[in-house]
Amino acid sequence: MSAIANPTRSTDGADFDVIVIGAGFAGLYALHRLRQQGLTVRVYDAADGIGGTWWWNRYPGARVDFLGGPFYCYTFSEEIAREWDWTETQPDQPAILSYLNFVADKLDLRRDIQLGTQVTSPRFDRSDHRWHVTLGDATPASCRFLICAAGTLSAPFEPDLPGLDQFTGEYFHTGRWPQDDEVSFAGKRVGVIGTGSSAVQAIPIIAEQAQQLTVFQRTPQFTIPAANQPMPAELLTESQQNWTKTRCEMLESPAGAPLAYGERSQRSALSDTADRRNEVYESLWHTGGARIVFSSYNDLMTNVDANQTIAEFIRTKIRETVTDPATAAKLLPDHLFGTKRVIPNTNYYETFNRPNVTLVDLRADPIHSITATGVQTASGEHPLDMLILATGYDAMTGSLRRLNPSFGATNLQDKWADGVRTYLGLAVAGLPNLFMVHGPQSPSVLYNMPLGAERQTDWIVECIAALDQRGVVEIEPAAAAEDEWAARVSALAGTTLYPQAESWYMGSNIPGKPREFMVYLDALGYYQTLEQVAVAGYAGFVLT
Ligand code: N01
Repeated sequence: MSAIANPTRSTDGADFDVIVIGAGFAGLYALHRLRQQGLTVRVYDAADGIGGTWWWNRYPGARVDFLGGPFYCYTFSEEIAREWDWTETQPDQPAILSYLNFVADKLDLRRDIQLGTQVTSPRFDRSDHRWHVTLGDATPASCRFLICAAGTLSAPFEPDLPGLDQFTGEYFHTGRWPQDDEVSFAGKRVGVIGTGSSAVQAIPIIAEQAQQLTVFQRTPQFTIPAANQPMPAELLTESQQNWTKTRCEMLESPAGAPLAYGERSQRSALSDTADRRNEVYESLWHTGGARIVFSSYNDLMTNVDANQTIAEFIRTKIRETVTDPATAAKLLPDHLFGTKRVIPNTNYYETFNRPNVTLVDLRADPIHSITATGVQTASGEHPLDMLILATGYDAMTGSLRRLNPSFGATNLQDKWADGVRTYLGLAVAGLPNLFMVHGPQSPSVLYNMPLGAERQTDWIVECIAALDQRGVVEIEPAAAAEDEWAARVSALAGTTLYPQAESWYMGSNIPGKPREFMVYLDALGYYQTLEQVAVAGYAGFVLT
């Protein structure tokens, strides 16, 4: 369907039909689709290269950690799928960045991407029905539709640690790893604060090179074997040669990645004897990845007693792996399994058996301050040459709040001050003609993200085409539709154990952020709903 020319459309200068913020998986695909639609598009990204999260996250060990197989990629083009040979089941950051650059060249995307450009102060003007933005060099630009594809985990969180600015050694955040310089750990005393997914990937590699590694842990995590391996040739060939079938299986899978998660179990963990359960967990433990979560039992995330069975299984694994009982005890998680993101690892627990690795339990020995030369905890100073913060992100809403789009008296920061309000995780009442990809209250981080980006973007592009055909100049959700959506998100979350944890899914890693679950948990139902909304003429939206 090609777009019908809109009276406000301009192809001159910095006035576009659509501005897309972010040149990661979502932004690149949006550019491709919108251009196919005959629209003028400009993608802006603050980074100096394309790739989004895969541009910034270059810390040692960064790789896709969940999806085994050739599934963390675009699905829309059989040609691209056939031309790109993944070499590992969990590709590393350089491989993913190379892939995105390959796609950008193949689709000739670069001519409509402006890098090194921060977009600020987007504001909608009803007089011309356009979004007006300011670019990094103070140049204005405008568009009819603003698509925010700035990422769910792209606003790094640096905790307010007293004295942090006094540290004189090398200092890095995993989410802003240096682009050009190779960081060397050799002969250095390195400290890592945080033990989330980024730290769990980085710690084993840093430990191999550093003179001494000190890990500052606040919350022990559940981590499971990643079991990354060379991509099996038959799996790659089979998927490439039958890409339509592969894609269909991905679309039908609840998580968007069929093989990675295996067959979903239909049985309760409590229906088996303890011995039988351990056999089930043991076999899936060695398979690696997320299968132990999805293919073992169906109530691990809904029933506390079922959850405790896998939690105890993993705690036993930790005790068996970590040779020093005192260190093992510090590593035992005590929250409900899976309520903080489960972390696939490669040699994480084994790393604590190395003589050059020390684990500091911040619950028992909290940080007092960062000094010029190290980290001062209650028990004393830990001298460091390098300090790495692996303290995560203001997830889901951070990049959008920092962007803070506004229209009249409405702006996103104020609107979300007491909690997120969206319709479908795609749009916000009071901010017309704005769409989010992987917005809060969409399946986002609990679905295969490249595939989710494609599906949401397809919906947005088709919506814009339909509006243009009907001569509609503004679209925004009705407030009642937002309230109903928030209730659906919360009701789904309430059927699970997720809300019981302090996690970034809940916003509780950021001081002062409202505590609420921000992911729509039923991805298959979600995409059906999107279709129904479109078929019903964009039900729940107000069209002008
Ligand atoms: O961040 P996190 P991350 N003092 O928020 C600790 C994705 N990802 O960058 O748990 C001391 O998980 C904090 O402690 P606690 C993935 O979705 C994907 O590791 O809050 N510690 C925690 O240990 C992931 O979930 C890949 O008590 C402090 C850590 O810092 C998400 O990104 C790879 C602290 C933060 O962990 C975020 O992961 C990597 C303080 N003041 C990441 N403040 C893939 O492979 C925070 N912490 C796809």
